[in-house]
Amino acid sequence: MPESTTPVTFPPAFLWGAATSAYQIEGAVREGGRTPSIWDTFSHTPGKTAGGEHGDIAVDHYHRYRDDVALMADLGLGAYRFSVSWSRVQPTGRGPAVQRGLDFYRRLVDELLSKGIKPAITLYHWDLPQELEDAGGWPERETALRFAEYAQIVGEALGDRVEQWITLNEPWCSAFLGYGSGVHAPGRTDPAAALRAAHHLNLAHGLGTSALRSAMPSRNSVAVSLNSCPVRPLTQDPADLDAARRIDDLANGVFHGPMLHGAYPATLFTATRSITDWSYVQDGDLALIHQPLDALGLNYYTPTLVSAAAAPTDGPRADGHGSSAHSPWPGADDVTFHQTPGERTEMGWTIDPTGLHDLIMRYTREAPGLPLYITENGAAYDDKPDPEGRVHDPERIAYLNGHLSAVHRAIADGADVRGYYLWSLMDNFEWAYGYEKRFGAVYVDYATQTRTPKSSAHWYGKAARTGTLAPVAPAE
Ligand code: PNW
Repeated sequence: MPESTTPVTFPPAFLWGAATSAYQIEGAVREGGRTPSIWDTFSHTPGKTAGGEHGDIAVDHYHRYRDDVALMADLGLGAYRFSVSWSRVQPTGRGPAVQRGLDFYRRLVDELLSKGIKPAITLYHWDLPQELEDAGGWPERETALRFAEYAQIVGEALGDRVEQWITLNEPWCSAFLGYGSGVHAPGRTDPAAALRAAHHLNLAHGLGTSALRSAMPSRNSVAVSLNSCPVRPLTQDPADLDAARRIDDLANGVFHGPMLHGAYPATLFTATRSITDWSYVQDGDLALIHQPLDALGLNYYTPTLVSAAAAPTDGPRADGHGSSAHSPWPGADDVTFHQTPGERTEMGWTIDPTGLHDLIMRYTREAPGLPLYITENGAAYDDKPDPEGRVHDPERIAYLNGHLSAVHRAIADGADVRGYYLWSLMDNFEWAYGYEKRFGAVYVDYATQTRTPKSSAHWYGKAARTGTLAPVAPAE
């Protein structure tokens, strides 16, 4: 990993933030009229999450949001990206809003603004109201229409004070991990349903963007957060190049094609023809999806490395997507995923800051003139307090330094990156992995809910306050 020895300074307006999501931190799942989402159901289904863990209490942010905002202010963060729980606001996924649900977010936003922290709202971070899943979920067109209504409600309630809006977080995970490999809620394993879900998530983004624009002042910014990943071929062999292009279609093009260019990649239709006929893509849908955006959010953790060859049939998947026997890559059973060489985090994800630079430069070409934000980047490590109760995480500092340096290089190379949100503000419920994987800059003792900033939080806070990366000692 490149070690920086001279200070690296960012543009003065660069936003230094941290990110979370509702189900991962809030808890209070039965308070204020909230009803179950697909993640409540999934995490309470035996065998779906590590140790049967769930978000019933999580890090109790619903009750501790004031302290959490004070912590962000102490660290010196300039921005905070959080998500709204749909079933807190619209318990059945339809109909009038529950004001008590919206009130929680009104209080949170007011608290942030009072400390000078810019809120950024993600409308959908994977927690579909269970009633909508019972009616068919994302494979059904109706879900996209319901999302537009929900977007309108939240936009009207908070659009006067929140300028930065994100429709969906990582629709790839919702579609392909939720309905394809089944490692995420709702846990379905049907490749055709996964592709239908992808289209209806795209439609939800388009309809939701229009709804937000009609509900809010025009100065506000609307974006989407994609977990676009650089897909690299193992060799320059034409078969490997073709495998990489097919995975790129399934990982990236399936979303950025319609959203940024108004069309699905033609090669995606060809490659998935035996699974789905795409007849649910109705006339006019692509125009609805292809809304002008104010910014694009990129979530980045690790690159993907592939070759064309029969995949091994047992053992954990080398694509880092868990151990499901079902693939999250419809129509690509003949592609093999390889571990990118190099050091890895606790997730088993290879640390590769060059991938972030590549990704930013790709979207700089793909969407010229569109401001970019890194809406998530970070690492899980096995953090433990020392006898004095301090948490030292030099590996995370090295990870953040390496990736922020890559962002800085991309800006120097002409990319318009406006901000960075560290994943995550604090340790939390890491989906199917439960609480074992700690992504936080702030350590949470789950038994007492005590928050302790790790050394990375202090390092990052200093970067946020000074706009400069302090030199980092090599991690031992
Ligand atoms: C993202 N994958 O999840 C999410 O937006 C966060 O909620 C999550 O905590 C964070 O990254 C860390 O995992 C992902 O398998 C989950 O490719 C899985 C994958 C990617 C992102």
